[in-house]
Amino acid sequence: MRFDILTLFPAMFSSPFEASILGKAVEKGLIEIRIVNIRDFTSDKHHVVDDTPYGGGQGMVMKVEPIARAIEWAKAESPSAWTIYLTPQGRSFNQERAEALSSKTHLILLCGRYEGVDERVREMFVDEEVSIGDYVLTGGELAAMVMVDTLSRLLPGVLGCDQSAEEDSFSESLLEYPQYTRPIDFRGQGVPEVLVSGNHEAIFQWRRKEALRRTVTRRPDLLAKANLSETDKRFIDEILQSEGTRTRGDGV
Ligand code: 4FV
Repeated sequence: MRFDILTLFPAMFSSPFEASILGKAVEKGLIEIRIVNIRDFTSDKHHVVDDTPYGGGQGMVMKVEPIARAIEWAKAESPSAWTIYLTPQGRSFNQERAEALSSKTHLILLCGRYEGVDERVREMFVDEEVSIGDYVLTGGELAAMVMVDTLSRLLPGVLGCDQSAEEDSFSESLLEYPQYTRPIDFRGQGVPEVLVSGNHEAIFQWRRKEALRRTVTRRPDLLAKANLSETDKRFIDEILQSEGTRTRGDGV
């Protein structure tokens, strides 16, 4: 999968993509990341990339021409590349959207700065607008990194065999169960007996219950999208009874 990241601050991307899993994925050729400096596509001697907003107002707006040339350069080899603009006005990024986008072969990620880009960039070049959350960053760069990380770990061969994206939080629209590892006792705090029992069915049942408990108490909104068995539903009722709240949120 190829990621072209269009930015005014290419240096921000040096370390995140060198270290750890993403760095290895690049080495193994599983992903290709091109950092494209939008300023390289200016045509004036001062390399101007932003200007004051028509109609007045605070801040600066990123100019359309350098961005247009940069996108056309990135799309030169693959016109079917999918162009995403990272912006708080975009659709909320989540695991479901990540799984869908991970089937793309070439993504162009446009990082905004200042008050954002000239509207004609959206109208003429952007296929999709994505927000990583309802807060305002200084730039779209960190959002682009989040997308590259989230999508890359879904690609075959990126996660080592000891890791699996299958059991991720949200992949089943449930939060993950608690995890424990050595030591068996830490300052008097032990580990749930069942986890060291060797009884895999009991361990599976415990983990399912804990994932449901965590989801019910922390993210009941996710339950609507989860495929719950009758056992799950009975267990959720038990939790809600014990929590002394009304029955499940999914109206069943
Ligand atoms: C953002 C977000 C974000 C807004 C103004 C860049 C900044 C500046 N991008 N999800 N939240 N972008 O805050 O994606 O142009």
